[in-house]
Amino acid sequence: MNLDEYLNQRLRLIDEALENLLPDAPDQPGRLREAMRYGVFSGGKRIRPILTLAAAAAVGGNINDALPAACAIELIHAFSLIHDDLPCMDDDDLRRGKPTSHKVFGEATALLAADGLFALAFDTLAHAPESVPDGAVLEAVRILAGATGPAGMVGGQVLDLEAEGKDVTVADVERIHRGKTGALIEAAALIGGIIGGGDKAQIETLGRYGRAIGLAFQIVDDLLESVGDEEKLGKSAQSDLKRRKATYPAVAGVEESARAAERHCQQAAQELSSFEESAEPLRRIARLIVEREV
Ligand code: GRG
Repeated sequence: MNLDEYLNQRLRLIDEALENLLPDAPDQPGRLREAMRYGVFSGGKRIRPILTLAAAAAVGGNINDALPAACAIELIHAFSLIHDDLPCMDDDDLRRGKPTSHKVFGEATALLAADGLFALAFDTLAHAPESVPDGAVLEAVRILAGATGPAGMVGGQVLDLEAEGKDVTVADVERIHRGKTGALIEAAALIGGIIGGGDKAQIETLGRYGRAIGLAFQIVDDLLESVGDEEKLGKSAQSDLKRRKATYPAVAGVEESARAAERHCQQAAQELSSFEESAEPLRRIARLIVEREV
């Protein structure tokens, strides 16, 4: 399989579906709509929704059935990035090489645009195609809400902010990573498996795979932030260091961080050993996560 072609095809599919969810000229306040679109269409890699579609396909499901769920996950991601950049959080001016939402629209509109994306995410997830059993939709809603809430992203973000400037351990950093980043990545894989009609064992396997790549993803994110190329990243590098944020390289060093990311990636691949050819994209995505430069 050609990974670039695969990713581009999936990205186009997802972008088209997102475009339908956020049309340009609807009957809602123009500035809010513009800010919501800015949060979604500013060049994200779409790794989470691609994972959802890949997980659905791995269990033999129809990717079109999983498309609304994949979009819902990307909308939650976009929502979290707007919040993450706000002055009261990480106070960042640049994201994906562009000014952050609050820099363009002001804090109030950025905050409300994020809230709008959050509501749209659950609305979209609840509007699954009729071919998806109601029980699967309900389970997906539970998983996404759990991954977003206090036991997931919100909790992870609180721990992240509290850890700033403090001495932390690898275990502390992993706990933060699992919440703020890992939970949504794990949910992306789980929800794909559920909507795709996977059995209990397959879904549990996808959950373990998602947990492993979620950790690898944030370790690599920390590494890129500490040693990556600012221009490629589209954001200022090394601000974590300046703010004494709890990152993997800060507590374990750059080399051990790269080894840890590789270990998680290999564990993810092992988790998939019970799957055959249908899980090849998931295997390739795990590698991509450790080898990426942005
Ligand atoms: C209530 C969901 C919710 C959020 C509020 C702000 C917050 C709590 C949580 C922050 C979570 C966060 C932003 C974690 C960082 C995750 C991360 C590594 C983002 C970058 O992901 P990429 O590289 O981004 O996939 P692109 O730009 O490709 O979309």
